[in-house]
Amino acid sequence: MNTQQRRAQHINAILPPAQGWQNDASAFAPSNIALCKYWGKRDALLNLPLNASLSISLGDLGTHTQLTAAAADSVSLNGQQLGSDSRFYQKVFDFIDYFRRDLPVKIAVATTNTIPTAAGLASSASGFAALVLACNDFFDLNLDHATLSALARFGSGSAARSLAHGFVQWDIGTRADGWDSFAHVLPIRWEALHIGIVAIDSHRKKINSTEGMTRTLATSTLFQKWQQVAAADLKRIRQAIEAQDLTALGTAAEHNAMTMHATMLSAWPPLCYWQPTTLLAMQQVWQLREAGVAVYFTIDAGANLKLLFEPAARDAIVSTFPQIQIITPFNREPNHARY
Ligand code: 2P0
Repeated sequence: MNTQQRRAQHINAILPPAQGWQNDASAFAPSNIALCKYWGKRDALLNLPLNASLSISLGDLGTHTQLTAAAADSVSLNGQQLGSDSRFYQKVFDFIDYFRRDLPVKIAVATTNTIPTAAGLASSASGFAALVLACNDFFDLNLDHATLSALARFGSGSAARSLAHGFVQWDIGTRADGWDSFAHVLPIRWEALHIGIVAIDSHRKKINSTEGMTRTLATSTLFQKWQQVAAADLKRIRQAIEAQDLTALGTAAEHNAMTMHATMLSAWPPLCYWQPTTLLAMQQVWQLREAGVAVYFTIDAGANLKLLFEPAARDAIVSTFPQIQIITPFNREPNHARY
């Protein structure tokens, strides 16, 4: 049995078969940025994490997905039809088939990202989160949030955190079958928190996260420390969010990101997602801090920086990074994602 068949078998064991389908269903899910990173799997087949992670969703930046009953299966991504041999097409239908099984329906999938695809801005997270929400409606399944989050994980781990706006925590879970490893929203709004995206490189990364995690786990001696550091950072980040303390949040989040990258850099062959301009941007953030501007960064498995700050720092940050895209995650009503 291949991976897809084994995953399908695992999902079939808890998910009753769909009884029918709608003509169409659509959903939006926001992208998310981890403040405490998910890095390392304890079970590759079930896509279960070694550590708990915590993210902030990016409001209107994310993925819109529409499923329509059609004469044949098809996938369009940002308006372009994909060949059935493309990796994205296959991943989408592997996922849809967890729900469709033997039902005699063909589906046209139209998916649009409002963020650059695969630039380390987690479009796979919002992509699979939007897809699981759309499948839930299309097949009339009425699944609860925890189950949808746990299912989204099979598309991409970080998708488990993209079903909601605001701060979201994805727990490790203790069960071997992983069904208690899902994400929940923290009931906290932090209106003044701003996220700035400093786009360095929008090209597809050469080593995807799954491959990067596998290599790091297998070869980095520093990785032994990672779980312990991540658990301590998560605690500090939770406390900082509850206190709405930017210094505490920024310090813990930047530390967490740099520690994750230290494990990547010490893998073999070394894994460096940074470009020279990434390091330059980090130095600019540190210089701003030395000058008294409260700004911190986090960085995922990509070259782009995401800044954390509050309104008082906005002007100084915009003059240092004129190309920055600013998101205020709490300064809008969640009008798309329904959980
Ligand atoms: C995160 N990343 O917490 C971390 C930080 C990248 C660095 O989650 O293998 O694409 O599909 O579960 O979700 C990106 O990893 O990996 C990710 P898979 P995913 O946001």
